Amino acid sequence: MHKKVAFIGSVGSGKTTIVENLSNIDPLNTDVEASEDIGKEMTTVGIDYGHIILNDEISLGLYGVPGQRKFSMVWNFVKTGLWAVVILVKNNDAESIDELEHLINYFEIKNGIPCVVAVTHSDATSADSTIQQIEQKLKVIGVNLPVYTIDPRKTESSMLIMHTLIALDETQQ
Ligand SMILES: Nc1nc2c(ncn2[C@@H]2O[C@H](COP(=O)(O)OP(=O)(O)OP(=O)(O)O)[C@@H](O)[C@H]2O)c(=O)[nH]1
Ligand SMILES: [Mg+2]
Repeated sequence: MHKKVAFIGSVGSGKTTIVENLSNIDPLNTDVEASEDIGKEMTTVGIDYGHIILNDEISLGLYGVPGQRKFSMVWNFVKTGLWAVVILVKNNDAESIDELEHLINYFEIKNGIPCVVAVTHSDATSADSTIQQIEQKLKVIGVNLPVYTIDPRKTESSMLIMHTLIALDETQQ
C-alpha cells in the first residue's frame, strides 16, 4: 500500500533534509535562495518529494512543505489524503515551538492520526526545555503525540520516526 506522509514545521527545522535523507529515489527539491533574511540561504517554496519502500507491503510518499506561512497554499495540496504527519520543531527556537499549535490546527491533527513531534538541532544543546514546552502545549491543545529528538541528517535517527508511525498506525486500528 502506498501512503502519504507530510513533514511540516518551521523554517530551518529540517524538512528538506529528512526527505532527502530518507528517500530511495533522487528527491524532488524546490529550494531557492531566500528573498529575505530567514537565518539561512536556501528555503523551500514548493514541495519536496521523496519515496521510500519500507517492506513488501508499504511504500511511503514523503512530502516536505515550505516552512514559511506565505507559501501555505502548498500546505493545502499536501494536506489531502494524508496517512501520517511528522512535525519538526527546532530545538530552543521559540518561533518553532510557537508554530506547533498553528500547524496542529491547520493540518487538523487529532488523536488517532499517526503523528509524531520530532525535535531537531539537539546535537549541540540539550532539548530538555524544548520537549517540556512542547509537552505542555500538547496538553493544552488536547492531543496526545509522542515527542522525540532526532537528527534529520542521520538515516537511523530519521527511520526511527517512520517505524514509530507504523507502530502508531497498528495500535490505533
Ligand atoms: N546541526 C544540525 N543541523 C541540522 C539538523 N537538522 C537540520 N539541520 C541543518 O539545518 C539546515 C536547514 O534544514 P532544511 O532541511 O533546509 O530546513 P527546512 O525545514 O526544509 O526549511 P524551509 O524549507 O526553509 O522551511 C540544513 O543545513 C540542515 O543540514 C540537526 O538536527 N542538527
Ligand atoms: Mg525546506
